[in-house]
Amino acid sequence: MQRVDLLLNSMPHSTTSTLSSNQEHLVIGDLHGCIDELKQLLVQNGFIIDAEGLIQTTTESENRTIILLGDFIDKGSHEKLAETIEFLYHNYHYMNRSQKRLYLVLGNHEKMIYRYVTNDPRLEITPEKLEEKRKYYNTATLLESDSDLRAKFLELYDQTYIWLHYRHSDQFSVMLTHAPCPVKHLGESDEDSIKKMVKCASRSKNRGLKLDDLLSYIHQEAEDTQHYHIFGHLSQPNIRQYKNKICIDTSAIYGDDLSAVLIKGNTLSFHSTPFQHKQPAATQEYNVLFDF
Ligand SMILES: [Mn+2]
Repeated sequence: MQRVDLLLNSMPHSTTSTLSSNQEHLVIGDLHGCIDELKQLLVQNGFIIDAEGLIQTTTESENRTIILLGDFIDKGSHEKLAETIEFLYHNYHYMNRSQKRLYLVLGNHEKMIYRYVTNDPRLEITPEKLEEKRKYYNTATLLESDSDLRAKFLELYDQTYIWLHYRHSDQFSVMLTHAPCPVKHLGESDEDSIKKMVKCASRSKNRGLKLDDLLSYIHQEAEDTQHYHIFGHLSQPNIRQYKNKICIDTSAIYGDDLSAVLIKGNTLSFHSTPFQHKQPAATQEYNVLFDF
């Protein structure tokens, strides 16, 4: 993680992670290689994908940015994962040519793939870890066999944000991170806080425990205000909201929906598009958040 650590430490978060309240922001949940669904969701929200695969705006979207909330890789087919990285790479350069219009937030999958493809010496190589790599981090073998794609991924990785913040007024703001995390870590730049904004306690390592018990701080810290915390990471059957806490990972790669929230002035609106079955769906058992 040396590359990103250096970058993060030198990044003035308070200025670079601020989203303009004069723009609208389309925030999209965990993609996991659901590139066809991403294109559909963009079209549903006023963008056009041209013949070269570049994202064009219309009068509806000319003042709109696109924010991917982390985990754009892994779990999908190699073909769709490659298509996703190519699409994001080309559009990252295209959309951001004169002003920032496409943002990437760091997810735990990008972080883990970075460690695999840069041969992080702290990664253990045990049979269990190899099985985990095969099962959950299938982008690693793809990038290990394609140096051009690997270079594109690393370039995107270096551009990721740990958090982004939108402030409309004293009454309305939105904090964006990949994973839910305790409020005290939000927007902080110490190593522990950065880790927590990217990944929370693992469901797979705490099987049998209800998500609301495992991550009890989420509902305990929730408030009836319009200072929202929007996150993904916890694949859910639908958008889950409790007071000011909102999860928009609606399990696209598991065959459900790809979802987004549109931030416009002091409003939030939700948009979803169904899985198109252009690749096999992954399987999971739901562990539902805010299921009281
Ligand atoms: Mn995640």
